[in-house]
Amino acid sequence: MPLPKINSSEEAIKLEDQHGAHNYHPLPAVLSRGEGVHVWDVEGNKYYDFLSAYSAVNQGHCHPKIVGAMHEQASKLALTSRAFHNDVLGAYEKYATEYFGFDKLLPMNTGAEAVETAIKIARKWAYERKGVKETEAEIIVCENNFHGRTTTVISFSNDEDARRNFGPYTPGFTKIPYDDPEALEAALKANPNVAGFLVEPIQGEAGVYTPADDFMQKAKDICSKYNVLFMADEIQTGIGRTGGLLAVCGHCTCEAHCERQETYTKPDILILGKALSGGNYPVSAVLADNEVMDVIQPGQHGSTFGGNPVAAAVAVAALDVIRDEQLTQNARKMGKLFRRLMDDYIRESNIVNLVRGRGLLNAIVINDSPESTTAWDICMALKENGLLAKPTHGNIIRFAPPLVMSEEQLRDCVNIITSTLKQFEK
Ligand code: IF1
Repeated sequence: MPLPKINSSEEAIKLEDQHGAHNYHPLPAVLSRGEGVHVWDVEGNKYYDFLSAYSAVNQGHCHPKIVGAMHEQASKLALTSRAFHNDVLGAYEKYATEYFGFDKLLPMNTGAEAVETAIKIARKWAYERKGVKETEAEIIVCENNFHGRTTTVISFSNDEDARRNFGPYTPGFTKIPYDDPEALEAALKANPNVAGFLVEPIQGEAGVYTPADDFMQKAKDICSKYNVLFMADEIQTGIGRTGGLLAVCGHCTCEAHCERQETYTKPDILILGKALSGGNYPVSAVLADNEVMDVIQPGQHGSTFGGNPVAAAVAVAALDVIRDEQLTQNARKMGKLFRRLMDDYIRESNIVNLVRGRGLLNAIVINDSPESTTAWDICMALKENGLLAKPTHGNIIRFAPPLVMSEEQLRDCVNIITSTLKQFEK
């Protein structure tokens, strides 16, 4: 039976409400088409997309090169499972490991799967390389983290909505404050069984918290001192989003950091997802050098779709687009312009306290209580004015447009945002 045609947004919302699990509370926008920085709803209304599917659509909606690669591969060979080889996976693994500067890549599908994979690798490395007693490995994580929604990952979340009534929880995790190298050192000093430190270079869901510029380098140095794996979750911040190829090193826009190896804060385990496919297909990956990745031997980890030919072809095209269209550099330039223009407005505003972020991962803090509906109401008004964004928590609105945004489009969006905010001035 062909997919039934939806004739109105209202009809689509009703169908989801009646037949779908209620695990989200979306804005009442029913999108039916995307191209570049724009999306259109069922009625044909056009919007700037200022969420990019939570930083998955860095390359812009339905990028022809990525869609073309997906279509070509899906029409030729879509899935083999890893019971056999295929003629795309190895080439992708070579391309991506050279792109980011690692020896090996373990392909998975969703971000949470990649985080779970990284946790398993770190634990196994602790037992087989560091000499930690089996089942006693500990992983240090940060308060207000977000690393996905699987049972182990929410076990170390402190977001009650993500965690409540999903127990019993997976043990082996210790929380420390974010952006606190002293707390990290104290935790590693106190416990010789620590396998890894899992951290977001910028805490996205918590509200785009950008740490001190030297936090990542200090964290890496402390992990090296105590023989602990430095594990960077770049699922939301990586692949150009924050004006660097990776946020963990933040300041460089070079390709695989090779020409700046000495200053690159290279993680021991790099976790990627989202924009690794440009939002066209679930693709995630864990990258590490041999002394870490080689703890995984045949039959010890995997997934049906992990490393499938379509994912491999899409990821190569998605990474090509970031490089060929210099989207990392554009994110850096447009991000600086966005924060400057927003700061100009904020100086005169009584409804916005501040703007913060790096590259094109930014957020504004609304001058109202987190329990208020003001941030939501502002996002509803933004939608009426042609721009889609969504609050993270309470009074914080994240702004994360596709990295293909031009200066003219960005200025247009800032005008929409500031004119909408003025409607809420007290
Ligand atoms: C939702 C936001 C939340 C992530 C980081 C791993 C994952 C994510 C740093 C898991 C996923 C998504 C999930 C989505 C909303 C969005 C999100 F921060 F991006 F806004 F929730 F915090 N590490 N983030 O950001 O990747 O399994 O989803 O592919 O769950 O509501 P995933």
